[in-house]
Amino acid sequence: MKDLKFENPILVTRPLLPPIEEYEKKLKEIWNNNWLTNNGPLEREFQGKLKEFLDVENIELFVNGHSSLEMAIKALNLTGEVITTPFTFASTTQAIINNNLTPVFADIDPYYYNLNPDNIEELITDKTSAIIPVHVFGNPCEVEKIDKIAKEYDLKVIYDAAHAFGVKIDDKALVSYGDISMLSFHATKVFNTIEGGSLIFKDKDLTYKFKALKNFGITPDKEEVQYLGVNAKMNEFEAAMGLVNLTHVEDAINRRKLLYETYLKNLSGLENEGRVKVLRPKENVKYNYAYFTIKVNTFEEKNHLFEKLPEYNVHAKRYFYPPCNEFPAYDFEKNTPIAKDVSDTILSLPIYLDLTVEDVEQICKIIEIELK
Ligand code: T4K
Repeated sequence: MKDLKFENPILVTRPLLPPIEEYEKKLKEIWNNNWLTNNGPLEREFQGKLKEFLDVENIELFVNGHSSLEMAIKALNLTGEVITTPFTFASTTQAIINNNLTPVFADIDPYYYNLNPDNIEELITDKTSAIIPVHVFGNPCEVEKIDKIAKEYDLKVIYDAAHAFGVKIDDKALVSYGDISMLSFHATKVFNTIEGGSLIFKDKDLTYKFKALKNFGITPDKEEVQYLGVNAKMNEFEAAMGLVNLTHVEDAINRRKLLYETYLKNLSGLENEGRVKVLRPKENVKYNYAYFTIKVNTFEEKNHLFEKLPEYNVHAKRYFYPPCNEFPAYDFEKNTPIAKDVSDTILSLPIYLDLTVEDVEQICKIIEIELK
């Protein structure tokens, strides 16, 4: 064990940070502009560049992913119940509840851990107004099936695409599916603006509403308070980080791919023995390698690894444990057995730009020893 212990902590992720000189150059622009927030020039520049990069029609920027998800729900005037997944970060469920809506949890599929479209229809009632699925770990939901159900029952679809920056299906941006998709640009994401988020949406008219909602409900032209809004504007420091990081994110994704493949190769023995399960991207998908997860066979094995890894200075995270319908803060039905099983047995392992191939090989050796 001594030989395999890392000298410095290996965390589950580290932010994508550009060369400091590049960010400093942008900071000088902020000083020259004397403009820090409220629809500043860098925010506008970033919005244009991002739109091009993602190849989408309509996009608005926000201070963080969670606020943008709340604004997406608010803008569509949803009522009653929303069908969603329990296997996600607390944000998804809380965005629904904070909009005075009731989340109704549909169980997930056991392969990609996304909301299973086959479980949606039985949960639709006359109170249902929307479906809010999550592209968990950046793997696309079954968007065509979800779209079909939504059309048939006249429901809105908002994708929590917090993990899905740059992901494409058959060369089409994943975030262009649904009525609205939310991307998070938090420090821990594949692409970050320190904190930050955005909404990508089909109906161009929503632009006006989003601009108002993120600025206390004040409309951008008449300066009247027409909506109940919040303060969720992206500031110039975030936009500056976005502009610089956009020029590095492709390289960062390629690096993640290399690390992912190293994990895959070095865990193949355990995989063949049925001791761990590793997610593989779907064939028609350009993936972003946002997370590297392993699913083990039992809760005890997961806990053993989670507790033992820090002894080697490796810090995994339990994304996502427990499922959101088991949070002590709420009293929801706990009738999603697949989500419970996945949540009990999955761990996110370190994957980030500065991790070396040798580091990953070492982590895999540790896992092999600890699972024997
Ligand atoms: N929907 C979904 C499905 C999401 O996963 C999230 C966020 C959202 C919505 C909401 O989006 P945002 O409003 O956040 O934009 C982290 C992130 O804070 C959160 O953004 C993310 N999902 C979630 C999955 O992970 P924690 O509590 O695990 O973060 P923390 O502080 O433990 O950081 C993770 C690791 O990264 C640690 O080992 C430390 C390291 N780290 C972290 C930061 C912030 C660094 O090395 N440097 C850093 O600057 O939630």
